[in-house]
Amino acid sequence: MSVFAAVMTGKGTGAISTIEVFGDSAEAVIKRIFKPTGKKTAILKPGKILVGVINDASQTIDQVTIGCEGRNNFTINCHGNPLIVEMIMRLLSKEGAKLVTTKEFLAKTLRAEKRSNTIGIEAKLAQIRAKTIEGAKIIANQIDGGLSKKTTEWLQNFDAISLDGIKKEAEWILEVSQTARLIIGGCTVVIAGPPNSGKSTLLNCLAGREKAIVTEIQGTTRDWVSAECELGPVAMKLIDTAGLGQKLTAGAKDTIGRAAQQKSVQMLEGADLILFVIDNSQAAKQVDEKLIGRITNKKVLTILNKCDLPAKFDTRKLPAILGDTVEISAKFVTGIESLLKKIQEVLEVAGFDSKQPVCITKRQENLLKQLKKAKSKSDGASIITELLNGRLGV
Ligand SMILES: Nc1nc2c(ncn2[C@@H]2O[C@H](COP(=O)(O)OP(=O)(O)OP(=O)(O)O)[C@@H](O)[C@H]2O)c(=O)[nH]1
Ligand SMILES: [Mg+2]
Repeated sequence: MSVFAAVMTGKGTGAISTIEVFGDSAEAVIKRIFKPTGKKTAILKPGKILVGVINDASQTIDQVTIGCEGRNNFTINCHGNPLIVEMIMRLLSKEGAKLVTTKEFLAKTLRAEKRSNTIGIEAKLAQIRAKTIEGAKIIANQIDGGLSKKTTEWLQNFDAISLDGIKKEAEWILEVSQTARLIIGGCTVVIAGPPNSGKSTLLNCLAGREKAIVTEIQGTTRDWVSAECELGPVAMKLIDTAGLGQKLTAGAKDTIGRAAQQKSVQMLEGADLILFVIDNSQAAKQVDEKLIGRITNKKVLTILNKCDLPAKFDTRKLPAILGDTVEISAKFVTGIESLLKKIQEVLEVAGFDSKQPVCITKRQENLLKQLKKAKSKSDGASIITELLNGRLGV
């Protein structure tokens, strides 16, 4: 005899909170604490919604609705005051329910009802993480389609497909999952470049508001400034950094300036995309050689800013890694459409097929990496079985 209860709605105050109760004695627990309006006892038939009150002995805690989701599964929809939620959870615990997290609860109910394989359960648990609608679609498509369907197909047709074929597909899935990760979780775009090139002006322009201070004085930005914006299917966290001097950190004369530049270099490490802003109206070199070593393996787009002024910068001097350029004037908001298009191209997020198989958890990623290196077909089969039905790990 076991009963589990979990709060399914987010923390904090809301209009309504939902608590789910599941287990073979869930009905008995609900009957003990719930009194339906106008009736002596509750008849909890699957599919029914009942109105009434939750009582702790003679004390009423809240007026609620009870949703009868299944024979052993009920939802208590109470008012969204965290204190009410806490009182109901305490009462459930007193009545013998084990209080668990949302993740544990979903894992238990979905497993018990055999409604999903492990990939499907992981997708259901991950749905809350999506930053954009496109991201939510990618995750939802993995429940019955996507990776769930692909692994089922591999197992069903195992004798007919070669191990090499499966390995190639696993490699492809891992590759497209990088893009899926950006669409689901959002991406960090770091705006970097020499002082006074217009980085903060660009941040403000992309954010649509005056987030960062802009002046004609070099070294205006010290602490990094961030702003969120959505671009097509992807949510971007834009980070404006302090200007990088000719000799990177060693070149900064003052202590604060040096610390600010060190922070800028650190920020580059966490970037999914670097927008390297150059002042196109200046002939100076503007790119520190030391920087190049730090941004290999990174996606970089070079922005030639201040294109409203006569061009003096020689783009032939740009190192290959900074070669892909876009001309804009952040101050006069020209070239921004092309820049946004180019960002989507570089991130490879435009036109992403949300139905394709992708991995959305570390467990799935590790198993696909193992599959890519599988030495025999039997190894491959056990990895795929683990992927589809192994222990949960989000
Ligand atoms: N003409 C012109 N001026 C610009 C443009 N973008 C920025 N500026 C000017 O250039 C100066 C520096 O702009 P910021 O945005 O503060 O430059 P920054 O790269 O953030 O500078 P630091 O924080 O000091 O590294 C300001 O006077 C801006 O008005 C542009 O597209 N055209
Ligand atoms: Mg600035």
